[in-house]
Amino acid sequence: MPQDLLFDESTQVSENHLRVLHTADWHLGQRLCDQDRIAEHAAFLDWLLYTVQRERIDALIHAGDVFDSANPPAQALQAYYEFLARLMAETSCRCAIITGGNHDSPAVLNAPRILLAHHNIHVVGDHDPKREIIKLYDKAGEPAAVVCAVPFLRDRDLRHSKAGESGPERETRIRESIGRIYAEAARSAKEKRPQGLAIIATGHLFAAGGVRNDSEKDIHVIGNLGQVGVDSFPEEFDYVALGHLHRPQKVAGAEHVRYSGSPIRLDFSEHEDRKFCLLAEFGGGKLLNVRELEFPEGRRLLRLRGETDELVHILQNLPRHSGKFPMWIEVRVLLDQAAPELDHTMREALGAREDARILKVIAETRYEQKSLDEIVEAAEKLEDLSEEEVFRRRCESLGYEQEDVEKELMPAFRELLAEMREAEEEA
Ligand SMILES: [Mn+2]
Repeated sequence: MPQDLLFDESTQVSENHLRVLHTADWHLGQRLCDQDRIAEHAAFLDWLLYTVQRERIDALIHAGDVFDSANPPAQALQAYYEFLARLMAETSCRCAIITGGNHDSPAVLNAPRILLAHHNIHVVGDHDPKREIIKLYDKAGEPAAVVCAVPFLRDRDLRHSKAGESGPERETRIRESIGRIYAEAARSAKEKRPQGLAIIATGHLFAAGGVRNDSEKDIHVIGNLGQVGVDSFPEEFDYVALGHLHRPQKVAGAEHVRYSGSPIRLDFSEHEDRKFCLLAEFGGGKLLNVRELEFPEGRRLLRLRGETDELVHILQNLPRHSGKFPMWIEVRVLLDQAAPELDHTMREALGAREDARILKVIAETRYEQKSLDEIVEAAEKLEDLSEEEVFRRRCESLGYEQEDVEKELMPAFRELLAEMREAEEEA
């Protein structure tokens, strides 16, 4: 990309329209099978700067999960700050709104909040109604929209649980609490807006009707948030910019309630997904249209599943891949019996190639395995078993060596268990 970005003269933009770029789920600092994604994220951020300029974007909204972890590596932080600096200095964008996701540490996002505010970058790391209402201006400098920048809502933001609450009661309480937070946000937005401004909201949650990928499963462990419906969002919202689901999608078919999806394929479950940012255009206080801006340069992920012979044949004859990044492959082998040399067999079939690489070989065994239900059934009651015992028996049924379980898996399991307990106590 050229250092000096130029306006694309073919993009005709009305002075009193507001062009908002909606993105989410960058997961900077993420690794897949221990491979870093730094170069891919750099390619995306370059493309994004170029796109913001080409499309004459006025404001950028990030709907959460800027970083993959609460302690992002220094390279990820650097990529983030360099992007923000260039966004404000080199493009048409005059305002950025960054909201926290379930992967983000509110403290990490909020730390430079005051500094970034001087550059018209608004950071909302955690739920704080006082900071969540932000005004956006059109190219002529006139107010054009009000944003309710609601981040990922943590347990402490929601109504407290009652003792002895059942599963469904809990779901209802969470849904109602979320609905109330959005209703309050809509109310303050209306109070603050002069006549005829569009209202935009953000959210990092799982809205009903969405389709999940593997890499989003952790929300129930970390955040304990259930699903909300489209009706949780007040009808005053002209657009709801969502994050959390990595596949771009409208929620229950609503044109104005959308997930932008993640810009790079974070996990093999996303191997077939196309990757986008969204451009929402507003005029006269209304949403005019939403366009998908595809990021075309992301790494291709390939998931193969089949019998051993079949997979060997496919890998031996895999066509050359000409993308910017070598293709990464996950191989899932269906097995009727244990096959010790599987990894080697698959890698040998592919051979040494610059354009493609096997990252993961998974054996899907069809021989007898006990399900969790069968394990529990064998015990008198689930309550009679400790979490560790359930885990141990499950590992056993999957054919893991006892020594590996105790040495490798159990310590990790205990750690996760401790984290979950801590999170529950915090709530
Ligand atoms: Mn995410």
